[in-house]
Amino acid sequence: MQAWVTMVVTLATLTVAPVDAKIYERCELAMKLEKAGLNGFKGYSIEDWLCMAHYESGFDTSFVDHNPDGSSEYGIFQLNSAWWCNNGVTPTQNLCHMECRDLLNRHILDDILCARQVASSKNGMTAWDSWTRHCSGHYLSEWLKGCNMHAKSDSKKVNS
Ligand SMILES: [Ca+2]
Repeated sequence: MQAWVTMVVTLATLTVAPVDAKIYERCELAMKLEKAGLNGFKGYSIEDWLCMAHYESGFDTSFVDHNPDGSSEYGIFQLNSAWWCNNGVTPTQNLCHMECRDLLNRHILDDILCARQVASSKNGMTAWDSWTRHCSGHYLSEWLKGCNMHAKSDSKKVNS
């Protein structure tokens, strides 16, 4: 009896257990992005990435949004199920060869690698509407304010 109850409780817990998500702190995300080599990648700065991710997801890896066309967008960079990942529902190109649910956990290296692919495609970061609207052509240095980063443009002077 006791074992049975334990099993039912365990199953119920597993069923409702949320993904291991995380809301990233701005500077922590900045460091992850820099480590992954995104500073200057395709001409975009860490600030571009921070600004985009902020307006896309509020740095929340668990964020999912649904589009009128039936596709959905996943995670900190809001990657679309019609193009970049497979959610088992949307007909997809799955260009990043991954499950959309893997974009919802706290481990974002796979998200970053997929987002790099998006930025490498012909539209660059204009693939993200929020980047076009809120970040492109804006003064972005505030995004790295207070972060102890090597990505700042003045870091080159330190060693010369
Ligand atoms: Ca992930």
